[in-house]
Amino acid sequence: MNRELLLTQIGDAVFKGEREETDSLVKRAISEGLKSNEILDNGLVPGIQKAGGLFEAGEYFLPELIVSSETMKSAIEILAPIMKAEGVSRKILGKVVIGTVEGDIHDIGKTLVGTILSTAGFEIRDLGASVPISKFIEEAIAFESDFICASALLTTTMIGQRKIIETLKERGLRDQFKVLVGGAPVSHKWADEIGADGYGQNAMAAVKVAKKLMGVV
Ligand code: B12
Repeated sequence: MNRELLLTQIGDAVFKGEREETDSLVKRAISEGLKSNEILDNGLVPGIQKAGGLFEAGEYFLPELIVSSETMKSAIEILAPIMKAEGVSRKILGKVVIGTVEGDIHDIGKTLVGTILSTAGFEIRDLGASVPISKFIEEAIAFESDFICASALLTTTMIGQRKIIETLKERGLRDQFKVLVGGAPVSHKWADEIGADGYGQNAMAAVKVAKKLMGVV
């Protein structure tokens, strides 16, 4: 099948929340030789963005959005091992604990960032969504992590990113971990304001900044 058409169909299937159809189209795209990042960026992401756009415009309702996002997550599960296999670098560049901050259940972007970082050669401990501040820190200590990556998708939960940094300072641990922040409402300005070590607008940017902070070019 024509690549463009296949990617459009993948986007439409995510948008409509057709999980089985999406999974089977993604498998088909893989078997037809499409790269995982192509399937992600030009198929799945436009689909969830379309659903999100209509949600923002009040034309799409929460249950529909949930079905679209569950559909996207299922497809990412199919892609994740392939993304890892396609990764060029196998050397461990650094260790990362990643999660979405407390009170925030959005986990698609965070999972994607974790997957792409892992593809790039970082070792990941994914703590999931709605992660308490103390858990970020305890897990980072136990994992001997280089990074604490905190995602926030709500303006009301961004404050959790600041709290992670404040708590690290209070416990005398600030120098032990590099803190990266991201999520749709997060910006460079916010990252600077709270004293984070880095910000990534998307998963690829997260890799760039993480590599830079590890001194890898
Ligand atoms: C899908 C979605 C949902 C799904 C989430 C499913 C899931 N398992 O994640 C569901 C339907 C459950 C949901 C629920 C809610 N949602 Co919602 N949701 C979205 C939506 C449409 C897309 C988010 C998404 O997955 N995008 C795709 C991913 C790939 O992008 P991303 O998350 O931005 O991640 C990328 C970057 O930000 C970055 N990144 C992300 N994290 C990190 C971390 C680091 C360290 C780095 C470096 C980079 C990085 O890299 C990622 C990959 O490129 C957004 C709209 C939007 N435009 O963002 C609204 C949105 C975030 N939701 C919103 C709201 C209000 C809610 C609810 C409160 C709704 C409600 N009334 O109940 C609840 C939240 C409840 C809670 N306590 O958390 C608002 C937030 C408004 C605000 N400014 O606070 C938004 C913006 C929609 C809107 N405009 O109204 N939502």
